[in-house]
Amino acid sequence: MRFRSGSDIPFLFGVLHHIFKNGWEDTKYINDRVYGMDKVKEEVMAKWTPDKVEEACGVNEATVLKVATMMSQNRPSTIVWCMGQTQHTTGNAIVRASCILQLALGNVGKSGGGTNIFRGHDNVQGATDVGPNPDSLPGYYGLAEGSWKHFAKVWGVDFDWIKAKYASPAMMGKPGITVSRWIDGVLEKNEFIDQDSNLRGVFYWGHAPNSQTRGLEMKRAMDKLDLLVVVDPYPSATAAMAAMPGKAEDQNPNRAVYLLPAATQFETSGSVTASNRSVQWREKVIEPLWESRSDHMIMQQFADRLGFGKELSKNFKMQQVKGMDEPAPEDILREINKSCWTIGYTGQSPERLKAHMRSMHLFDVKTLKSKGGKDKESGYDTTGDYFGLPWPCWGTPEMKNPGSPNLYDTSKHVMDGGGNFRANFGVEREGKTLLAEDGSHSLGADITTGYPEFDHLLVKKLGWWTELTDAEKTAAEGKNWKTDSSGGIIRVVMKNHGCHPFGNAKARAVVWNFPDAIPQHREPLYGTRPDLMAKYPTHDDKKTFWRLPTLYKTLQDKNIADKVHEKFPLIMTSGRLVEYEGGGEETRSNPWLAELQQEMFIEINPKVAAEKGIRNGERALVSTPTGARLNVQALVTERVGPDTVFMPFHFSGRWQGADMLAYYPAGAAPVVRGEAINTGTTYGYDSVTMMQETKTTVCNVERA
Ligand SMILES: Nc1nc2c(c(=O)[nH]1)N[C@H]1C(S)=C(S)[C@@H](COP(=O)(O)OP(=O)(O)OC[C@H]3O[C@@H](n4cnc5c(=O)[nH]c(N)nc54)[C@H](O)[C@@H]3O)O[C@H]1N2
Ligand SMILES: Nc1nc2c(c(=O)[nH]1)N[C@H]1C(S)=C(S)[C@@H](COP(=O)(O)OP(=O)(O)OC[C@H]3O[C@@H](n4cnc5c(=O)[nH]c(N)nc54)[C@H](O)[C@@H]3O)O[C@H]1N2
Ligand SMILES: [Mo]
Repeated sequence: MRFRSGSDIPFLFGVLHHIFKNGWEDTKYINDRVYGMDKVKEEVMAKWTPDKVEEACGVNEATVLKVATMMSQNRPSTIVWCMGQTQHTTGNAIVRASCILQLALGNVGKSGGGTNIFRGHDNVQGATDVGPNPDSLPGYYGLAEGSWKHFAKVWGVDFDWIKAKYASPAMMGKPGITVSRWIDGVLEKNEFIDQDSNLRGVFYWGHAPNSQTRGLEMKRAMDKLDLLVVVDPYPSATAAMAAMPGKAEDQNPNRAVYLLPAATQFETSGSVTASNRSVQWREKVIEPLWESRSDHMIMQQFADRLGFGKELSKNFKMQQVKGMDEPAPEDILREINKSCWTIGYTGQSPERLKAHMRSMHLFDVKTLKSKGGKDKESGYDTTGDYFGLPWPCWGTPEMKNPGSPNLYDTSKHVMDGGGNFRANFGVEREGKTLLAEDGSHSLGADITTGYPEFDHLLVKKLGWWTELTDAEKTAAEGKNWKTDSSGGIIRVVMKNHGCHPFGNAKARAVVWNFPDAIPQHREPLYGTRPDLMAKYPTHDDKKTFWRLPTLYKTLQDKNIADKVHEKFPLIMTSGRLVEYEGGGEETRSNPWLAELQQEMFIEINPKVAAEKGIRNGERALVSTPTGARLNVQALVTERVGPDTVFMPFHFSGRWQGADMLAYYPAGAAPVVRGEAINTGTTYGYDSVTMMQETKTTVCNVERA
């Protein structure tokens, strides 16, 4: 279905409208396992009638009905999405609309169903799980004092010692600035930022500058810094951008720039987590080349010099690499195993994972389940396990939970990968229960009603406390299942009683703590349809959001008033090519891949190309509201509709028409260089996640 970028909610709710109208929803599933669907139904029936749907997303009634019919007649079906749904100011609401559609059809928690969001990078799932987000500790533990204390204990350091590292206690509990907004942390007036000082130093640690929006402003922010560090196997476009002369008034004369050569994934070992949450053990292929060092060795060496090296690696043995200390990746995983109870990262010991890797042949590729049998080298019995012990793999490794191939699947026992929805948000809301209805529970559970999260009190109340060992009792006293460092509560609840330590509740179709409790369609900040912006306006501005003022309404209103759509009448979207990865410096440095994609280009519909007098293969000049003027090759194609153009985001190395070759360290420039689309992408951030609005903005195209 081709629809206008950013209009997923009208489309998805258009589909849902037909499902409700025809009674195709799964009423039992909704009754037992979903909170708030009645409210969603009211809204969808009243608001998203076929005429409104077609007006907002451009898809006619017959087509929407066809989708609704297909999905209803073929259950379970899945929805797969990645960045098309998320890179919008409304991304959080769009992905929830997809989840709501799947819940209405009863498709969540079933093999073949679900909402499948593919992760982008090697181990990006694993990285997310151990806490790079500025609002959480590893394992999605929040920034509350209790979480800090839990980790202080695991790390073997005093809570007060960590606290003393912060300039103020407030900084410790407050979500930080997101990577998408670092430039505002530098450029914004200090009085408007919710922290004591502006950002002065930035580390680019495996991250490309051209993957982020507002490139022209980024160059200014880079010039103003005191410290800029690049930790990467490639010097990347960051090095060239830093060396390229900027505006004199932005240049900090004392700025220091360091390029630190990181080793690649082939030059180190460790655990990596895939989109399906399976964890794998990766072996080192070669020793780190030249002066490069592994990321965790570089981290350890920074900590040593900053004076907390010992505290960082209390739980780690050191191994020798190139004559230097490197924390052993096995011990890093063991520390994760000892701390991340919340999402079940506790059962995947290095020993179990290595046995799985060696004995891959024992697992069924479709179900992931072991066909039975022992790993020859270690004698480890894989029987019952799912490959890579997909998280949650609850409890200690000794408990031998097999991992969870599908989340929330009530058709299986909790010790065979089964589950139900979590009771994360209390037990009741506005007089209605949030817990699952009676009879809805994972296979074989002793408790057949909904139930809350487990803590020491609930275990005692149920008379199960006696089943803990003495050592477990000592550790679990006063604790809940997430902070009980023995895993005793989890063991007794799961193994002895078939229940889930996180409770048994309903999924929420109404999310009261989000900006829109029921997903609302809102037009992008930069759009070509002022008529729809008037009907579906964006959010109000936020004064402090991840420490920064964040514009919505004032910017959209200004764009309407300034008639931005007249100067920039085309929707500009962006995304990926098979040949290149991310910011692309690594892959554009590869001569074989470079051969396959030699030019940065723009996809233009033949109708628009004819109007503009642009022929296939000719140069086009793309201008956008940021002031960018990108000289790129035209690809005239039906792949885009007449209202939209598409550009890949993998290019850099040309800046507003000029080659940046001279600014790369000698010999380190990528083979293919081209204009970065993100010089031209505009301001706009998701109202929950702060994801940049890269899937939809506006531009104009002329013949160059
Ligand atoms: N070869 C290669 N593979 C990669 C990557 C790479 O760089 N190179 N990157 C990896 C990464 S990090 C990620 S996150 C994934 C991303 O994977 P995808 O999200 O699949 O990739 P994109 O090309 O960004 O965008 C996907 C689609 O979104 C559509 N789209 C645009 N606007 C909208 C909208 O409003 N709604 C909907 N529903 N669709 C819209 C576009 O037309 C495009 O077809 O790919 C991963 N795989
Ligand atoms: N316009 C537009 N912009 C986008 C997107 C879009 O669709 N459109 N997609 C967005 C998305 S989904 C993503 S994920 C980002 C991706 O953008 P980035 O996060 O910037 O990801 P990459 O460019 O893939 O990788 C960054 C760097 O990691 C380096 N690297 C590789 N291996 C290692 C290692 O082992 N250690 C270290 N230290 N470095 C290593 C690479 O050399 C590369 O320079 O871009 C985003 N930007
Ligand atoms: Mo991504």
